[in-house]
Amino acid sequence: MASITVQPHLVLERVLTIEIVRVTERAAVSAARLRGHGKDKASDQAAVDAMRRELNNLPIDGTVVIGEGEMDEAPMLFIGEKVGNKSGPKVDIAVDPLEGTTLCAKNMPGAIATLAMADAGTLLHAPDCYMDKIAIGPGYPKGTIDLDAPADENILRLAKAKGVKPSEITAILLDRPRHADMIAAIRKVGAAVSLISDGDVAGVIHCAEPKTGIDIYLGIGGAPEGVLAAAALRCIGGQMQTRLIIDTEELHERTIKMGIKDPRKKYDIEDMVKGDCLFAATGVTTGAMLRGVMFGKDMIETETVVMRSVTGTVRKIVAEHRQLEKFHLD
Ligand code: VTB
Repeated sequence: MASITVQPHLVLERVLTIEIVRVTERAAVSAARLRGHGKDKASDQAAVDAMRRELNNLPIDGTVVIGEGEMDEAPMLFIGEKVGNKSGPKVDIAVDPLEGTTLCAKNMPGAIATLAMADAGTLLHAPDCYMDKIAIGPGYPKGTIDLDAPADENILRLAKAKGVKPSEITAILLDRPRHADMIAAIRKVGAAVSLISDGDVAGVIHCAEPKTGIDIYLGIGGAPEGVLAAAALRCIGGQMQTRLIIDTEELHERTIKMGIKDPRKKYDIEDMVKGDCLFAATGVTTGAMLRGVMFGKDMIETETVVMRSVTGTVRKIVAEHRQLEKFHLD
């Protein structure tokens, strides 16, 4: 009988795909207990505690490169924190234990618990600052969009590449005063604008999910969220360009210290996620991408999306959790 040779690191990586689902599930459940309580900080902390505890059970030698802040602020899951039980591969980890803390606090759609994992040294070590971003889904010729072109031009280029009128294009942006001119320019060429109050990791991913009706993400959001979104697009395809917004001397110094030689660099997905990666997100509140955590009488249900760039496989995992004591550790 022919034997099948499976490389050990690939087996490990496939196993990790399921393991990281447990991590985002636990974070999501912990945050979801505080949905609608108006407590941004408490729900974030609950997600962080759960995510950290679960990460430390994983067979990895991990370093948090996108986390809850920098070490001197002493949060948990700080940038540079080591996680995992050290029995596995050296990996970089990007986390946002509760992406959309305000969404969770107000019980509004679209809060998620999310993380990405990749070989050590392959994820962009971005500071916790703003980032200019543009993204579209898969299937378009390279160069269809350009971060440095005006928003209306990007809409026209995308409409042409999609073979539709600009009025059939929908752009998604964070609802912020800083985007007023961009929104006006997009509407002027006839395209629709979909505004979100928070949660731009999902906003970028929506461009690659036809069911959402979103074609393009534009505007300024958080840099950590940008790297997480890039990891997801690395798995499912699409184009994304970004640039850090370094607007103070202090931030400039911090960026250089973090190993970024050219803070003005325009990044493609491959610059932010240099190799293969895993991405997972579990819904905290129900949104366009995922259902939120459901608390039943003797069961908790979660919905998670997990992606693997090696194969481009995307799994949606609906889990029914019955060992509820595992979710009552805080
Ligand atoms: C986004 C969004 C986050 O921060 O990155 C945004 O995805 C950017 O910062 O959910 P501002 O809120 O300052 O515009 C969040 O909204 C989290 O605060």
